[in-house]
Amino acid sequence: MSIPLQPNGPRMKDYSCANKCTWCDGCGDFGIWTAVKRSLVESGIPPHGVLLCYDVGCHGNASDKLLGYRFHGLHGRVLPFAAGAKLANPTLPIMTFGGDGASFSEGIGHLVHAVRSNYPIVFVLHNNANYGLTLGQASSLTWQNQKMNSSPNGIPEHTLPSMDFLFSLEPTFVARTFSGDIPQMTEVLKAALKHRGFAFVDILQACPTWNHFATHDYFLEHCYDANKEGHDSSDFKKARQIAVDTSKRISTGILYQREDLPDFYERLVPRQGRKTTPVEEVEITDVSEYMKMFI
Ligand SMILES: Cc1ncc(C[n+]2csc(CCOP(=O)(O)OP(=O)(O)O)c2C)c(N)n1
Repeated sequence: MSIPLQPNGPRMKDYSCANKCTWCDGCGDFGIWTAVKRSLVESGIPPHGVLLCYDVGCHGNASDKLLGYRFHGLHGRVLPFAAGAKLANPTLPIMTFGGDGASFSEGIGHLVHAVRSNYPIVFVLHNNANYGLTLGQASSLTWQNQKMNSSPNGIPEHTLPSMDFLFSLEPTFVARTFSGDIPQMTEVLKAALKHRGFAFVDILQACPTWNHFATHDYFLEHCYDANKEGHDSSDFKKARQIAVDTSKRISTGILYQREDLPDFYERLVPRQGRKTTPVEEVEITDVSEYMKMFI
């Protein structure tokens, strides 16, 4: 697919940096890292025009493998940081990235409140169904009975039904794609960047070192593009059904979207009608009187 370059717009090389990627051969992080850059370039967003917030994990090690304003936070805590940054500067597009361990185990509470708050940010789930960086322990999205490091007899708990759970939170954007399909990831991420509200993008990610059940070949065999099969992404009930039922095939593409609801910051009464951002207001506010309270 050709990239519709804008005459003076950003190019892929603008996002390049000298640091070498250190992921395992065949890791899905390579594809996601490429699609993220492509989606930004094709959206006309230069590196100085975006904030990229990374959680801790294998995927988080992308944070110094591309340019852009970047943040690399604590495990499971990327969303509160991003929400605060968006409040400070609502004009800045923000993409956040988290592993399934960070997002559906360690920091699941933050995901719940990000969805119900409808923060206008993109959230990319690097879903390799395990804790990759700490050598393949089970996460809540590991398949039940799978043998993993630290659970050699297979995990006893049932797998958290992540899509059903997510739909129960009344999201405004849900998409799914997989790390071997760079063109589809790019299109989905571009749509997510334009979305009014919280855009949840579940990327099923190959992890050849630790995940031997949901492999690249498995995704190739099972994934289909629901949008190409005529799925109506405004149909909540149908979207939830095809998102949850992965027994025979795995639906991908934009599964659900609505844009008639205001995002979190549009609902904040003190911000309504303001022409300036909090970042600009801090610059022009003399706080020296307040500071005297601490002297
Ligand atoms: C608060 C906290 N808990 C635990 C850890 C240890 N830790 C670092 S990375 C990681 C696993 C990451 O797994 P996941 O979030 O799924 O991302 P992946 O490595 O698979 O991309 C863990 C448990 C940590 N750094 N901080």
